[in-house]
Amino acid sequence: MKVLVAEDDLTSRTILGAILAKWGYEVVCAVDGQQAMDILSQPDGPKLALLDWSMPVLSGIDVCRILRKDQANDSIYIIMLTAKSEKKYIVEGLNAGANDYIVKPYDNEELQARINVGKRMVEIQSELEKAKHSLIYEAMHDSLTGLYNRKAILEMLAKELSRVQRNGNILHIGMCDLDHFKLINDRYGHQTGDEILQGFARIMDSNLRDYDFIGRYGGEEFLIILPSSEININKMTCFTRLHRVIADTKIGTRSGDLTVTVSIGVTKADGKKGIDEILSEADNALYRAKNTRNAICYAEQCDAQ
Ligand code: GH3
Ligand code: MG
Ligand code: MG
Ligand code: MG
Repeated sequence: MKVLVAEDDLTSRTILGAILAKWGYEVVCAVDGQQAMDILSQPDGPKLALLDWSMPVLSGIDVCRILRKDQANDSIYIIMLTAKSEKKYIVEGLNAGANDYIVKPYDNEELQARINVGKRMVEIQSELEKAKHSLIYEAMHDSLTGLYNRKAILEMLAKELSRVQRNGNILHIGMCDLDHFKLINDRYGHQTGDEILQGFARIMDSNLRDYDFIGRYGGEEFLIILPSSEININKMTCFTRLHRVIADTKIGTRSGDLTVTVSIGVTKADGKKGIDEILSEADNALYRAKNTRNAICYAEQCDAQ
């Protein structure tokens, strides 16, 4: 684990650095408070810091205060290591956001024990962060296809709508429904059906751009959002291409290579439309596409096809 030693005195810095290295830490040194700030602000900077109090440019206590102003730095474990031994300084250091306070001259054994506490805290914090991220990921993604789930894709739609309200662009929204999907389940079994859904998601995902969105809206229904400043016709072509690529691509399953077709209802939206209105327009267009299946229909105001 990386540890920052911020200490202006060369001798103290060298001795402390050598001790920490002996204990197995990867030591990074700073000779003043500003350098300490710069190092700790790097994305992969140390999460454990030993700060001297009196240093040029910025003192250790200044570094502590500045770091604690930004919540992103909460996970940095700060130990003040200073000759200032009076109680008022200890209180000030801890109030400034230090996690621990050690008075110089320090006892090696005690220092090691306290640094180990810091290391444990940093490790626990990092595990918590990872767990939080995976919970957020799971809350937003469909476990079968890996696409956004219904809640997340609707949130994306809301976000994109407020963006087009600001920039005057438009969105194209496509509601997709696999054709005769029940037949696939009935004929090949539910697991093959699942593999088709996964294959469909893969094909769509790889045919969309980074700034497009697709989510699983329901069982075999998917919502696509194409943000754009381009003219309509390009977006229409985009849906035509997606529609074709699905029909033309074989999906490998345990029951062999299969193909599916999809029906798509497309509408467009500027910043004035609400989500309910958009979804109902796309749904109505999809309903018309289902008359023939394997088709795209456009809501009335989407004049190009
Ligand atoms: P249509 O062309 O009219 O859309 O016909 P359809 O058979 O696709 O539509 P219907 O609504 O009758 O059936 C949808 C089927 O999708 C029924 C349901 O069991 C299946 N389904 C929904 N979610 C899943 C899933 O996660 N896995 C599998 N294998 N099937 C699913
Ligand atoms: Mg000093
Ligand atoms: Mg359906
Ligand atoms: Mg269907």
